Order: sequence, then C-alpha cells, then structure tokens
Amino acid sequence: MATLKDFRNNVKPNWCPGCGDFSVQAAIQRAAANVGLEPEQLAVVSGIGCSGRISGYINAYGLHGVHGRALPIAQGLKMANRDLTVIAAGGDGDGFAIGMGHTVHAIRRNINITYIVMDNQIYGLTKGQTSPRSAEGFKTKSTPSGSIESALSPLEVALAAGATFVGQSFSSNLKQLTSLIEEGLKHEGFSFINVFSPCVTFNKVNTYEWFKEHVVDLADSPDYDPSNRIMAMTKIMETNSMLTGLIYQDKSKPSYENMVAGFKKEPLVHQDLKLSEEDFNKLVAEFK
Ligand SMILES: Cc1ncc(C[n+]2csc(CCOP(=O)(O)OP(=O)(O)O)c2C)c(N)n1
Ligand code: SF4
Repeated sequence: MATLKDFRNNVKPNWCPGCGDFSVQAAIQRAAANVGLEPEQLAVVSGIGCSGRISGYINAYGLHGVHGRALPIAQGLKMANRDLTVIAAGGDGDGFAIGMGHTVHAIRRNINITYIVMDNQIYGLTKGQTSPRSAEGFKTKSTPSGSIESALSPLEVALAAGATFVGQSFSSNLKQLTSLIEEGLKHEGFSFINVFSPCVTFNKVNTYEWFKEHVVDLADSPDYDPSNRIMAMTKIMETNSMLTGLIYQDKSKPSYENMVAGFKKEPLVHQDLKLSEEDFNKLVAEFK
C-alpha cells in the first residue's frame, strides 16, 4: 500500500519560502495516502498561477494546464476514466476570476472530483494584483488607491450553485486541511475546498497572523450540522466567510458520471470502440 513518500517526487518547488501552498501540497499527499490511493490512481490537474505549479510537485498523473481551465480538463479526464481519482487545483484568480464560469457549472454538475483553491486573496504569479477575493480598500499595483469592489464569497456562491460538498481550511492547520481533503476525496460528487494559503511575498495584509486571528473553526461549534444547507449559509454569512471545517455535505445526490446513460458499467477508456486499426489510422490522419 502506498505511503506519503510514494506521492513525493524529486522536483523542488520554486514557491517562496513560507508560501502557504507548501502545506496544501503536503496535505494532498497525506490525504491521498490516507484514503488508500496508489500514485497511478490519482491525477492532479492545475491551472496557471503559483498555486498551479502544484501538479508538478506530486507523484501522480499531473497536468499543468491553462489559466482558469483546470476544471474543464479535470472534468473531461474524469468522464473519460472514472476509475481515476481526480483533483483540480489552482488559485483564487484562476478559479474565481477567469475560471469562475467553469467553477459554478462544475459545482452544479456534481462530477466526482475534488477542487482545491489556494486562496491568497491576490494574484501571486503576476507579482501582486487585486483578485476577486481581495477586500474592499485593498491596495495593489492594479488598485493603487484601494479596491472599490467587494470581495466575492466563494462559499456562498458554491452553496447557491448547489454544491454537495463545501469545505474551507487554512494552510497553518495541516491536520484539518488533510482530513478535509480526505473527506473530499471520499465524497461521491464534486467537493469544493477553499484554502486560505498566504502569499508571503505580495500580500502583506492577509498574513498567517491575520488569518489566525480571523478564522472561525467549526470544531468549536459542536451543535453545527453540516447536512443543513440553511444553517451552512447562515454560518458562512455570520462569520464573513471565515469559517473553516466541513461546512456542508449532501450525500444523497448521485454524481454526474453515475447518471450518464451508457456510462454505468465501465469507464470510456475501457470501452471497446469497435474501430479497426485501419479506420483508426484514417481518423488520426484527418488531424495531421
Ligand atoms: C489567459 C491568461 N490570462 C492571464 C494570464 C496571466 N496570469 C497568470 S497567473 C494569473 C493570476 C494568478 O493568480 P491566482 O490564480 O490567484 O494564483 P496565484 O499565483 O496567486 O497562486 C494571471 C492573471 C494567463 N497566464 N493566461
Ligand atoms: S509569490 Fe506568493 S503565492 Fe507565489 S510562491 Fe511566492 S508566496 Fe507563494
């Protein structure tokens, strides 16, 4: 059985020392081993951004795709081979700016993949511009007088879009983050996990200390019921979206790929296409 070591490769991350994304990488590796996966059973698809590099740092199938397009690729992969466990990952710019259309529709489609957003409330790779998660008044090179837009609450959007799994965690809480990713991997449907993952180089406001002061851990609310959607929405709003833990889970809705006619018995990659070698070569030649 694979252990944490098996999900490590020899590529050295080029993230800045202290970047929150290191913990997300470690949590994915731990969670994958803890749920009993082998590296060849896992695919990590990422977008573009500092966070997008994560797919190159995990020993599994990996694809570092196009900015904002991790989810279309990940969903296609899962539909073609639902025997694979698929993780999509990227930044808050990737998922909530350019990729927001995909995020909402992937959530409501409920394909069985886990989507992890490394939310540093800024664009890191492009050296510090305001993101949809940046707070009003946030000053960056793109908003030198302070942002006049309100920050998006991805948790509210996810619930409103019909999410069947919504979680949020913080890079400093590796235990919570790992167990949340484990639950996401086990969830039979789309699991959305937003992770506060500080950018130590460009975001001097939303620092580790700032998050530590502001996060509200659901472990301190013993009466909280994650199967209650209205309670989840209320709690998210009451805490200004700073809630961490398993916020909402609906185990009753079947995942998309289990509802597609003709897909139930075996994944597409294992189906006999009934195509002769000659016909196959003809088809390929059309694309040359
Ligand atoms: C189509 C396209 N538009 C814009 C860019 C430039 N770009 C690269 S990464 C990025 C945003 C990075 O921020 P985020 O997604 O939050 O990831 P982070 O670097 O903070 O992890 C942008 C705008 C691009 N690569 N491709
Ligand atoms: S610029 Fe920010 S997000 Fe990018 S690697 Fe450095 S600390 Fe991480």
